[in-house]
Amino acid sequence: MDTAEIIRNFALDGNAVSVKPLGDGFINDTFVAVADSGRRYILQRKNKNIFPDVPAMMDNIVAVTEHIKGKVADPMRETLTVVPALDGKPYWEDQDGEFWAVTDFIEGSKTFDIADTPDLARQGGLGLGHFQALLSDFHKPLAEVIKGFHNIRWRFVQWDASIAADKAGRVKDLATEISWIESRRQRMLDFWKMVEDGILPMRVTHNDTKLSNFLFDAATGKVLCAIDLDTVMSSTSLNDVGDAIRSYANNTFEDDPDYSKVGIRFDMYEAYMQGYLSEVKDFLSDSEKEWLAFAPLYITYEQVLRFLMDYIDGDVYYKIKYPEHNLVRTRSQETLLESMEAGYDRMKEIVASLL
Ligand code: GN1
Ligand code: MG
Repeated sequence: MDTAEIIRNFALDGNAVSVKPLGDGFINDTFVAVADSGRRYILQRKNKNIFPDVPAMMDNIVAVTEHIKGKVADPMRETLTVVPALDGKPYWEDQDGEFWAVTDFIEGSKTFDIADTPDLARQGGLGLGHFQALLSDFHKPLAEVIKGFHNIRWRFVQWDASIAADKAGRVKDLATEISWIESRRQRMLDFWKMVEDGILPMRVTHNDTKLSNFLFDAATGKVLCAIDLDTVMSSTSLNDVGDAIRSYANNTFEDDPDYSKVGIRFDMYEAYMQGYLSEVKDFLSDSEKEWLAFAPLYITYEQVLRFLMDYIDGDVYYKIKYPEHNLVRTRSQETLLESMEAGYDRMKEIVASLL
């Protein structure tokens, strides 16, 4: 893979003079390219095992970013800019069938991995709320990039098959975890039924709303925009809030093996929701408002199910750092969900006080 060759297939401002790896993402391979004009770009090889239709995914990203650009003061900094290939397509396919895409590097920005102050959580909430507000009038169909991504009915189809197959022979040791999942199955299906029945509306969703997927202005500290738009799809916006809370408001990281540290922080929850609701409360439907406090429970449950299912399957989806990693993730997120269940009334009160 010669990235210096690959980048030549894109319509940059000038010619690339260097291409270097950036970060250590689990899904795509990411590089930063510098052109002789001084402009910088992000080059990515998109993971086609996870994203089976990269052209459709890139069409989603172009449609959504073009829509945002039409509505913001600084279109080059307030959303990503997809740089087309020389043939005009928003991606380039190499000889090995790998898909590559380029976006502008947004200068003067920074990211964070851990939210340790309510102020940062408030900025994160503003960022997601603003993203949803800008897209609240976007009604073109979007491709379903990953089938049934946050659809618990589909996840149960996969779950039932995993348990039946018991590929790694681990089911016999997981009676407690499995019954933990089963005891909540109906409650989660009831929630999803409201999406299926249109009681909860479909909107443009980001689907990976953790802190590190938002850019902040390096000078002012204010949130700039959502990045990593690969999983942009149509779903319920509640999942995006829920997934953000799962990461912003957990007292520790998602796979902390010290379960005594795990739990929801209400100061972070309140700050995030304050920022978020200041952007969206005028257009959220009554049903969305009613179920807002439940959103983190749903998505954390789904995450427990996905971690445990991967453990049952023999660790084939998530990268693991040690043999029991997926089981630790499962238990850590179970603990988080239990703290959310215990604090559900408090979250409802916080939401009510902010509406
Ligand atoms: C994966 O790798 P990352 O952090 O972008 C996963 C998310 C999970 C997350 C859990 C496409 O996201 O759904 O919430 O791991 N993304 C995909 O850490 O499966
Ligand atoms: Mg991601």
